[in-house]
Amino acid sequence: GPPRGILRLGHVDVTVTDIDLATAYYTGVMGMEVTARTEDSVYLKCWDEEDHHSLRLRYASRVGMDLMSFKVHHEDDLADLEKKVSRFGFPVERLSRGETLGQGESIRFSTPSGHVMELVADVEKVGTSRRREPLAPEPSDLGRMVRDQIAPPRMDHMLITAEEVGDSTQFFMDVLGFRITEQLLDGNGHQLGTWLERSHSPHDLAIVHGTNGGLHHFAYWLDEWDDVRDAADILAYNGIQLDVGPTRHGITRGSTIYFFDPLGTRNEVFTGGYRPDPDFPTLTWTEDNIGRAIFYYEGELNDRFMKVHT
Ligand code: M3P
Ligand code: FE
Repeated sequence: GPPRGILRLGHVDVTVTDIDLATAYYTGVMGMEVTARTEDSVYLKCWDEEDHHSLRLRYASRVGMDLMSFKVHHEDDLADLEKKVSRFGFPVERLSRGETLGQGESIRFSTPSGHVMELVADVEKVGTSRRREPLAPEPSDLGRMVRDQIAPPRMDHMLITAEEVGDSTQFFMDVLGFRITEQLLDGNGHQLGTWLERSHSPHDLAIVHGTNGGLHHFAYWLDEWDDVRDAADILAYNGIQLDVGPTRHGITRGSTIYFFDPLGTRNEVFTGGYRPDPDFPTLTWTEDNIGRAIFYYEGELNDRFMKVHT
């Protein structure tokens, strides 16, 4: 039959303590487009995304994460996954069309990792700012924009923290159908980190050990390593605090930079990796190799990267 279940990461909803400053950064440095504003929120998307938004900034007195929203293939998947989550023992809330901006009916529930997860099938298409006619593409249609902003084409993945990575991973796999591409095990064989996918990429969602309900980062896709270099130049020029990189991950093989938005939420730009099919055998890393696993060039982790999340 047609593909079913979770399709990809839809949007990340975070809180910010200064909505104007956050919006200035996510538009002026990151190069996202504002698609809607409400009394307390700004909705943004990347230039090559079709859906209503991939990031919601909501004003609050604390920086944190409201929810993660994943898009499912079909309306029937909502009923299907609602049943599975309920059977697992977690209550599911149904939101009707119009309750959330830019999307139709959705379901929401808490995960064992302490995060609010939303699933939605019907999201308003607002279209990309790229021409869609099948003509000879102009240079800007090929994705290489003039760079005074990072302007990633799309959002890629997110990384959350959980006290029990093993239990959380099992929920995402058994109940929601995620496939595991890579895992990092401690000396006793317990999962310290797991990388999960639905979109045939190295990860749509990853989980590392930490506080329940925490956000380590969300990551934007870039098309190639040259774009990562450009991103570093733009971040440095704008005085944005880098966390790590540019470097490469051992896990996922992706090239990366981590940095913080002006309110303290960690962002990542990411490119490369591989294309795992559903039959991809899980790659297992062990804690004695954790440096190379996370930062392949440096071979070691930094303290801030391990400790800071929102
Ligand atoms: C990634 C990635 C941690 C590992 C992070 C890895 C926080 O962000 O994209 O593979 O240990
Ligand atoms: Fe990442």
